[in-house]
Amino acid sequence: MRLSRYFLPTLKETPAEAEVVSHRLMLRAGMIRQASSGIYSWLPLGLKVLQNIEEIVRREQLRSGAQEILMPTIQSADLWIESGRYEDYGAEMLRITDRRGREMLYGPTNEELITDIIRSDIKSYRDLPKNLFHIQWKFRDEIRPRFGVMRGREFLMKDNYSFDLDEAAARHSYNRMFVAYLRTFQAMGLRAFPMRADSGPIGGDMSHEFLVLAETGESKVFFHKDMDALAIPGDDVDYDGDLQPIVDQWTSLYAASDEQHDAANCPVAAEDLNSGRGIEVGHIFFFGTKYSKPMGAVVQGPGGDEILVQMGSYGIGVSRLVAAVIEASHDENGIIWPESVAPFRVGLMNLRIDDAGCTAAADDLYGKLQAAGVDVLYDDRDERAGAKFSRMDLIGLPWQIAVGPRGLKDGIVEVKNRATGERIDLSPEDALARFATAK
Ligand code: 5CA
Repeated sequence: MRLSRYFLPTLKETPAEAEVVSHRLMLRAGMIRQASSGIYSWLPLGLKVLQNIEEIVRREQLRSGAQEILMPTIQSADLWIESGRYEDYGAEMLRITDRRGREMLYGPTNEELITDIIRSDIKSYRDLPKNLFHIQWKFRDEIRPRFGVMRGREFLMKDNYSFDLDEAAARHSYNRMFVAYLRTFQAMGLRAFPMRADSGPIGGDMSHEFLVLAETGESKVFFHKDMDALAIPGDDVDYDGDLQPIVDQWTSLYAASDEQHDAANCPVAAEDLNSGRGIEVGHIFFFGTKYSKPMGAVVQGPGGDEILVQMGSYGIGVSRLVAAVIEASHDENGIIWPESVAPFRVGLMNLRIDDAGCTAAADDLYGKLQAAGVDVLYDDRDERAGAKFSRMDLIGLPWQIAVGPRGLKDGIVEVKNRATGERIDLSPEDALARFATAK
């Protein structure tokens, strides 16, 4: 993509309304613009990152055995009246009346709608287990939307729902998600810690939050220092096998957010306890028959008896993760994208547009990188080199290639690693080969 054609409205000034670094950088890097309080438009650079994160979430869900569906954003109030949550949800729910006077709502979550789907089409124990996910926009009329997409009113969530015949099977579904979540966040370059949590308005008796450490996190967290060293399950993890040992390894170590932590009764000695602030990027719940009971989601068991379906639900804040990655990975010059979520892998800069040789060399390298399938943003604008370098640092692409007349005289371009700041000189051919081959 040529920068001269790309819609990338970067800002030099720090927007006054942004309190946290991710919000400031997302505005400055031209990733998002506020549409109204807690509601954002995603511009090209931001959308690419959002889609990359979505794709990692999807890949790990599919790998764990979940199947993708898509439910609507607008739901009928009837189902929520049936489950008993229509009143409970209170002012956070955006209620809408259609032209026929029917009560509708913009979904803050989907337990009711999915239970309705399952109760209509799943009738026999043979049809279980099922685990269905979707990635869809939600709306919660948060009292205090803040920190940009971190706590929005409209936000993108991956939510899935498991349906099992009995509690043991439901626990296995829960464990699958527990493991899938560890892998999902790691694939984005994040270290997320699972903590026992309150289940809040979703309900249920077993729940874990996954928190990423960041100074600006909304909750204070405490965890055993050994958690840092625990291994994340690899690609060979067997989702049909016994996952309990993996889950036990994590849950046996103390970890709690401030809502749950009680310093006086903490089982961990002070010297073994780490603390910090955390951003909640995921939350998983097992709630048994909380929805299947009032909504009558039953299957016929092997003996012909009716059995209430055991359910769990599992959420990941997809749009929040864009901000969380930035909180975890930036410096004073801007964002530092991990390769797996970066909007482009390489930022190529032509430092002297008015120099015919330089422009020819940069154009040539751009064409060849593209032909080799490298996702590259090419700064071909007529601007001074300093401005180009700062913009590239701000938008945080993992690799920068600077093509300038001085280097070209010696047959070299400069390749910089955004994360380490390390610079190496390579011939244009070697630079091409480096990105065309190494993933
Ligand atoms: N139904 C359950 C799980 S599917 C549920 O809604 N869980 S939740 O309320 O914990 O939300 C899931 C995730 O969405 C949270 O962990 C958080 O990462 C994200 N999230 C929640 N509220 C917001 C918000 N206002 N802005 C951005 N992300 C949010």
